[in-house]
Amino acid sequence: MKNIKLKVNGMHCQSCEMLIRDMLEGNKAVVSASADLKKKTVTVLFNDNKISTEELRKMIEDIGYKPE
Ligand SMILES: [Cu+2]
Repeated sequence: MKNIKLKVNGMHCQSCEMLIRDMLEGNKAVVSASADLKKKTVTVLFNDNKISTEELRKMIEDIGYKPE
């Protein structure tokens, strides 16, 4: 299990937070996810045997946000 906090640019409102959270939590390797618009962070607890940090970043990018 691994817990990461990514800096993510491009979130504008609460829907953005929910979109990112729901998208990540829709992946079976993700235990929990949360996004914070004000801090520009996305926190993810995930099974690192099944998915990598790089893949998570890519998933966030694929829906239009910009992980640093
Ligand atoms: Cu938004």
